[in-house]
Amino acid sequence: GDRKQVLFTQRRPFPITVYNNPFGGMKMKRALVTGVTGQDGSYLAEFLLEKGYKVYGMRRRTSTPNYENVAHIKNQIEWISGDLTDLASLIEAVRISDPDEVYNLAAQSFVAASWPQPLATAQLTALAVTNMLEAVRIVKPEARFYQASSSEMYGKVQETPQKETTPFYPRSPYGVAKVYGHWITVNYRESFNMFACSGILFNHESPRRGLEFVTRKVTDAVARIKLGVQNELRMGNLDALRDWGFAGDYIKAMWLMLQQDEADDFVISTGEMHTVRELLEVAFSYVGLDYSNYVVIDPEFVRPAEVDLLLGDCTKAKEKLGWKLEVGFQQLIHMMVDEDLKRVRAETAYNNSLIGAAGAGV
Ligand code: NDP
Ligand code: GDR
Repeated sequence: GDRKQVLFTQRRPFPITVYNNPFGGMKMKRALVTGVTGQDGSYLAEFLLEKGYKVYGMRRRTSTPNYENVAHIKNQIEWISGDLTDLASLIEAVRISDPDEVYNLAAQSFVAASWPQPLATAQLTALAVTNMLEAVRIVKPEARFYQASSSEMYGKVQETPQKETTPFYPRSPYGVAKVYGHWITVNYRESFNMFACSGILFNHESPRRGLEFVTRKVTDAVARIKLGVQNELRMGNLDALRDWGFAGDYIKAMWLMLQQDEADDFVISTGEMHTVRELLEVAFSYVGLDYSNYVVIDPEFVRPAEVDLLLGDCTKAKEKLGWKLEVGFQQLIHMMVDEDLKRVRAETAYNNSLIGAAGAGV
């Protein structure tokens, strides 16, 4: 089973570099992805596998493993057990995977959770970046490194639209932690001449987005309300403006950054912004409902300090990386509602079958 696989992988004395390679004699590229069970990690792993990479996915041990996002590619990933806070495990992860490219996506990624857990956020979202960089510097300094930086670093924005040179003013413990992660990445590039890139990505979403994040919270609620298993939706600040794109487009930019001649930092965004209220309108009206009949404002979801507006200017990425956007805002939200309808429908059918079975005395 899975456990055997992990032990086997970890006990292998030397990394094996020759595989059953679809490109014949060429050496297969190897990537280490942290946070592979998350939204971005799962799309990135898929993309790298399609490109013929050997993908090493690092996951932390949990009492109940969560493979939901990677179920379809679980057997194609080489699993390595490791925790961001444990440098020894990261060194081991780099040693086992012997990577050409390292994508550091793992973090405490939910902004709202960073106020009640500021220190855990600092450990996982700030200091852990140094742990990863150290592991790479010690074991394989020539590996190319991607750091998942964030538009949350702009916080109380100093310039609109925001670009690579816009000053940071984070507004949450999460944002503060990401600023550290960004600068330590730049510093390792400048100090040790490592190929380390920081991608400043604006919000990106998908049907694999965690259920607490606003887009998925809304599309999941729309599906439940439409199917009669929920009757209201409690929300925070509806006036916040965000630049929302599709995760499947954004992970391609991560890869492109590591294929360049020189390491650099890039903003990735759509260049379009919408309010949370518009998000509600688009999602509810898609299934023929009026959001104002269901949405209740609840102070629990209002943040101690808010980022009012984010709008990215990704001209540099378009020009230097040739990156382009494929999925627009409406299409993205419709895709998410469609997927949630499918999932909630299947869940309700299953629950009803249990109730039916119980009623029939089975
Ligand atoms: P997710 O929250 O979906 O994924 C986070 C991943 O990190 C999960 O796989 C999680 O594992 C893993 N992780 C958390 N703590 C640890 C730990 N101690 N050790 C090892 N792994 C750990 O985030 P996204 O995919 O949305 O984002 C990826 C990265 O990009 C994050 O760093 C995020 O902050 C950043 N980012 C995201 C943006 C977005 O809009 N999505 C925008 C800009 C930056 P587990 O499953 O066990 O929890
Ligand atoms: P964000 O994403 O904080 O931008 O961070 P989130 O979807 O949580 O919030 C976006 C905006 O919506 C407002 N909002 C609510 N948010 C949530 N989660 N729940 C609500 O009920 C609600 N009501 C209103 C928020 O106040 C906020 O203004 C995401 C994460 O993926 C980070 O990891 C990443 O770095 C940034 O995007 C870019």
